[in-house]
Amino acid sequence: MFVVFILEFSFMCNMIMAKDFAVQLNVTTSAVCVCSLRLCLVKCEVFLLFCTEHGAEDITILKDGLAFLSTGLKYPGLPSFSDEPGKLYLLDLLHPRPSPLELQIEGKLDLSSFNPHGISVYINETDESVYLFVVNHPQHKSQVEIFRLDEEDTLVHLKTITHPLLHSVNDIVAVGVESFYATNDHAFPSDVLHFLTILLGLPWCDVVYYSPEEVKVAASGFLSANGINISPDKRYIYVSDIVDHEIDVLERQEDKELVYIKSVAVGSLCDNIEVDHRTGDLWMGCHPNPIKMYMFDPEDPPGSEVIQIKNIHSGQPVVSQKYVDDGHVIMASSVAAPYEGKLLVGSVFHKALCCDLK
Ligand SMILES: [Ca+2]
Ligand SMILES: [Ca+2]
Ligand SMILES: [Ca+2]
Repeated sequence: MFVVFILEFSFMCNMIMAKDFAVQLNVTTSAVCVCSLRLCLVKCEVFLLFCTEHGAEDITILKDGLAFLSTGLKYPGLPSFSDEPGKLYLLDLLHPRPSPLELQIEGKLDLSSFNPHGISVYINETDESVYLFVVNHPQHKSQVEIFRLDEEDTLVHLKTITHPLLHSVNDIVAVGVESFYATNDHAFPSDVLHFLTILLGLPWCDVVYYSPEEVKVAASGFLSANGINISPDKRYIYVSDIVDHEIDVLERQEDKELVYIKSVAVGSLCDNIEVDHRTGDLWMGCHPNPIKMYMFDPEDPPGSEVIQIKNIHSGQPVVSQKYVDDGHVIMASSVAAPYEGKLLVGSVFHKALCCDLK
């Protein structure tokens, strides 16, 4: 009860701080896709029902149009509508009628407790091999799985990584075949202690650098570090400080530390970050009303929101809301991945959308 109370109270505080919150809620769904700004999405179709009815919390798309989807997350306090273990899917966006393919996993990974969360892809430039990094929470622990994509539909499990610093991992960005930066969304593994830090506004969450040679805290000072990604030139790391309603920009250093550059306010609780490899624009799936996520009521579902940041390194980044829904099309959007005029929107525990960008 205590945890629920703190959770509710802290999110209420955060919602009061979130600008535009009421405006977003007032937008109702009258068509398949609803836009609140002139630059909006069109032709959003609900698809992938069979594989993502239980959520596609994170999605990332390769330059050749192959999208990886992490589905079936079970996260403490959030709804989950399946007892099935999580699964990974592949979707070829260059196919005229893309349809998701379940990835087969080879190796010693225990698939019965597979609980995939944030994902990231690394391409080894010497041989073009594709490595998929997946945050996994078996028995609600945190670990990172590294896979290699071998054939069209097979992932070979190479390694499980655990470390005391990787205690509450939400998302990762791979920077080598065995190295990555990871966000901890809790300051402490304990929910009670973590929510106390949120309640007291203590920015004690961090980003951890991992390689076989070195593991260390690379950046700290986040209220709750969620999505993480990298700029196309690999120089900057972006972190969604979700409860603080901002995206933090950090610069990579030789010694793997991340130096804080600036924060960009987004007015919502943004979850995962995807970066358009051509333009460098950031796209986030966000939670406009988090209390509804935790106090789930199908009659009054949590909404969804997609936010884009253009020119993030300029003096005047442009933050715009690209899609909003009151939860009747898609609930609890957590990721928005752009690709050549298309946008995939995934959710913590609901469907995924494939949209055409106007
Ligand atoms: Ca990710
Ligand atoms: Ca912050
Ligand atoms: Ca996330």
